Amino acid sequence: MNLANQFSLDGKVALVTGASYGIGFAIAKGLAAAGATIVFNDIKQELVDKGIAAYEEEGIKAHGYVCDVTDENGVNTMVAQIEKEVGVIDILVNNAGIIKRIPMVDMTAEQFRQVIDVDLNAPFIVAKAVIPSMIKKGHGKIINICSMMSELGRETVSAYAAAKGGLKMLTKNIASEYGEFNIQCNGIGPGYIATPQTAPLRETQADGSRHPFDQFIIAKTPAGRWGEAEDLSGPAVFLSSDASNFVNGHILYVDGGILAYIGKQPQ
Ligand code: NAP
Ligand code: GCO
Repeated sequence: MNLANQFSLDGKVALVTGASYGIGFAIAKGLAAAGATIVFNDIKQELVDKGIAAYEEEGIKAHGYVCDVTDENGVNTMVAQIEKEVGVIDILVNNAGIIKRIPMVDMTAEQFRQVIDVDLNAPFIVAKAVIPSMIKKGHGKIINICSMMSELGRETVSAYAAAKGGLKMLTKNIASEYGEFNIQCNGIGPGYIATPQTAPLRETQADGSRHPFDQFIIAKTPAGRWGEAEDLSGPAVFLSSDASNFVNGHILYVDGGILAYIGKQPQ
């Protein structure tokens, strides 16, 4: 197979969870550009409809399903519908996720559980639903969207960091348990990306200055900028393609260098 063909996703079906917008939408656009058929889900029909329209604007005929990824029965029903209506899922991107920024001692156990449910339990549920057909088909790619918080902590994100740290190890365990079936499971660890999820960290202050956290991230990132969701498309194509058939259990950090850098000293 020549090198260019190794990156082709022609004939492949890709499910990207929570991909009406944000990082999931950008990853799905990249997979579509490489030839994949795109399937996505969201919790509400109105968001699925908006997502389908947004994909159409990009020239992509995406298949959308209403599904809460924390609902195991709902996920199993959705996967069965996809297999019947679109085809067996070759590529799963566990993207759907939430964050609650609350000091740990002020966070309720229920709030903690809600984050763990979406960011860790759901990737388990969806991966468990798609692996049997991947085994039958003889190949599969699973990409879990991890985080800087798979490696680092910070104030107010205890539940999110616990979930994303667990997701890193779930990724390594799926790789270990199903590698023999030609299933590769890897993670993408985005740095700080400009999406609705991080919008509160980038709000312009009343005096017109940049948010302190915005300035902090710029100082901590060698690239000197926030990431764009499109920065994740190429890495996702790589981990979804034959070009990564011997890459397994790896977390690919797409962070502009944050994890490598002590940070710019204050001027
Ligand atoms: P986002 O803009 O908040 O989008 C999250 C998506 O997940 C939305 O479409 C949301 O749908 C969906 N979702 C949430 N809970 C769901 C559920 N129970 N069932 C189905 N869909 C659900 O977030 P993002 O910035 O694109 O982040 C996407 C992923 O990247 C997340 O896993 C996040 O943790 C991770 N990440 C983000 C960054 C960053 O800097 N932005 C960095 C590292 C990792 P609704 O709108 O209906 O809730
Ligand atoms: C935060 C941010 C981060 C990013 C991302 C970094 O509050 O610190 O939301 O958690 O979302 O996970 O990789």
